[in-house]
Amino acid sequence: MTSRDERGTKHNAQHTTHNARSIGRSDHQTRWNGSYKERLFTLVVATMSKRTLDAFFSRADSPKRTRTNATSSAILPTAPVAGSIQTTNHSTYPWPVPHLPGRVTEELELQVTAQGKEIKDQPHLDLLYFQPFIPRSIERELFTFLRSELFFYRVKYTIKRFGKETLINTPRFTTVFGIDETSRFFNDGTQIVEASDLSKPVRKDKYKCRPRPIPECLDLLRRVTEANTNTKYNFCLVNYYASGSDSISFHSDDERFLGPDPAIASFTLGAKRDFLMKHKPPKGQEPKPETRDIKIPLASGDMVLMRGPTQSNWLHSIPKRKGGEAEKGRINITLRRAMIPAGTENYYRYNVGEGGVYKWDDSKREMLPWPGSNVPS
Ligand SMILES: O=C(O)CCC(=O)C(=O)O
Repeated sequence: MTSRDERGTKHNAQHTTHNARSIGRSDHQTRWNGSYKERLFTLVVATMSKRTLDAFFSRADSPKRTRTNATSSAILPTAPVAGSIQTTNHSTYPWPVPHLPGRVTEELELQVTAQGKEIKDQPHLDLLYFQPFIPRSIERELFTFLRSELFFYRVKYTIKRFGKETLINTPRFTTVFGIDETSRFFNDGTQIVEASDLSKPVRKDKYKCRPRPIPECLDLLRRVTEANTNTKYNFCLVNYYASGSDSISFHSDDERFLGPDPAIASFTLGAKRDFLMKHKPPKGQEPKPETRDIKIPLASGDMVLMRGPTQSNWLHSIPKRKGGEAEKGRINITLRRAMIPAGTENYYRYNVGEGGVYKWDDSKREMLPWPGSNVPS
């Protein structure tokens, strides 16, 4: 068992057999019931450029390599009111999350032909390294936008260590959006329905947590990444490292709820930080493969896709650092695909938790507890 924050929590999912049905993108189409579609279309036409509209309404199942054409799987954008900023909202959000500025949207949509470099020169390693994935022309704006607009948490939880209850303070800010493959958000995200039957709301006790749809500003990145990596993602986890004192310890994202050989796309925005990888120790009598530890200094805009046997064989971390860019903030976004409800429960428990909300304060230049926070998490 490996740990992420001096914990084994990412590995405590029940060993449930994966039997989730794989659902094509046609399920999204069913959300476009006539009246809502018409209303939204009229409003959107009034405010969006032709290019953005094409991207917004086109189908996801035959990606072109010229522009992202996936529709949102998470939630419909809030209908714009003339002159106002479009937002995504949901009853679980402490505040509405604005859509990306037009320039950032357009640059990201053009990014479906990003070229990654394969790194497969060691046993069980399969990385695709985009340097960068998010164009240099928008990475700063995207970083500043997400840091200001998203809500974050500083999750605390207890684990039993050597028979003693031990309090763990997650050494970074976190937030998460998404739902596993067995469910879908429906009706503007107001309902959660069974993926196998979109007319069937999930049972009240299916989730203990309250899943949150991916806001449009992150969902665009998810769609662009899906088109680029030929992989589906239903979760978006966000870490904010306020300084070099924030970190994530060696762990692997190898939980059973992700299915075998999961692909995880991991983005950096803001400060450059070292991303370390080392091979897991051999199990039992297994011989130790000849491997070298890896250090990748991830810069703003970079993306590492970890895939194939990587998670079952390698550990990764962002260690604490002093000097360099370490005192600046860094955002990490990971896109993943959880297959069963255990994944949803795990991600909300360890990335939202039960504590208060934090919001970036631009005048104080730090994350501060948000006083209006009364959202149950
Ligand atoms: O911040 C990073 O680059 C890594 C994040 C990570 O490993 C995780 O969230 O599991």
